[in-house]
Amino acid sequence: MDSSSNRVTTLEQFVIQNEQNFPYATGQFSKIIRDIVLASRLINREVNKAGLVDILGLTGDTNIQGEKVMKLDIFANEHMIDALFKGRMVCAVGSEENDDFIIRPDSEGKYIVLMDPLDGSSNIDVNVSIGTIFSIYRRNDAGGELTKAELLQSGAKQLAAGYVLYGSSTMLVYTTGNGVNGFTLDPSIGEFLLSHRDMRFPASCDTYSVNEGHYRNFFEGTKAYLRHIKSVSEVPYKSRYIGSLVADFHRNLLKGGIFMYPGTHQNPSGKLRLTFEANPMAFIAEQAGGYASNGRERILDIQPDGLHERTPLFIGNKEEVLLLENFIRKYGKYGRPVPTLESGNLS
Ligand code: P6P
Repeated sequence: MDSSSNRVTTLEQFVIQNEQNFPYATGQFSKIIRDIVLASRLINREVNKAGLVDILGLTGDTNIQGEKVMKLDIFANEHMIDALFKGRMVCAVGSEENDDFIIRPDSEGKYIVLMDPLDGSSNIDVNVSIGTIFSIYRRNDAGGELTKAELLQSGAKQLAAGYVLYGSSTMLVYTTGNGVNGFTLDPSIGEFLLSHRDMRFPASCDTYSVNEGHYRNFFEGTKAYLRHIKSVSEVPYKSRYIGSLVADFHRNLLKGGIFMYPGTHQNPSGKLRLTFEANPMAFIAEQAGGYASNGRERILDIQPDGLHERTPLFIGNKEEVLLLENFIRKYGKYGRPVPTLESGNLS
């Protein structure tokens, strides 16, 4: 073995080396990750050639969110579901693309996967990075018919969470509750290689990510925070917003930052889904030293009522998210008029 090979760790090797960190029978998590990796490599192939074949354009269908479904959404959804059930570790899948859970009653699998198979798909035909997001839960060992309580667990019950980012390179980032590690796909050998060990948010946060086109509809607390970081804060902030959650989150994880998808007067729960987007990203964020909130409480503590439930999401450097919570607590949803520099009472 040449010395350089000592420096290369594949995702499969890493998972096996660390499978003692995953509760329950060894090897089960490595099988689920194997299934997700298979699907993500197929998705990656199609994403990379999306501009070259007639896979762009709308199918004419819409999903439960009322969003136009791009053909790649369907491709990603079908291959993730197929790989997970063929792997026989999974008994149920909840997908942003499906109205309800897909359940295999005859499966002996003990795991439930919730996923957004291709988040940010509206960016496909403008060549912006998109991603697959997944959460892994475990059902009760008693077996029998799956209950709502088993299917809709709080994010704190996740055994693992991760995302695949189809960007300038393809990366898989995941946690099993023992830190966050990132792997970059080497297309020449078709393997994800350990490239970002023990990922942590940087100590400082100088970037905020929010769609300011919705500013006029934000609640006062959110507006007050944005005014603070843009006019009072001694440290000038950068604004970076891609419009693709996985890409925005990944940049903030590497460089420091807060991502915000606030509630508005029209949509108090915002746009993002608690189960498919907020929970997995919140688990990763906390494992990387960050924090995720709906503005008032920890995302991972929220008990989902429905598979497609939406939530406001504020996620990133812990101190920054807590500062945001302070503004929301102080000004609330319909709090006092937003203070201004002129009024001198900005705090
Ligand atoms: P807006 C993509 O459609 C998505 O679900 C997330 O990936 C992204 O953060 C958000 O919506 C962007 O929404 O309203 O800013 O276009």
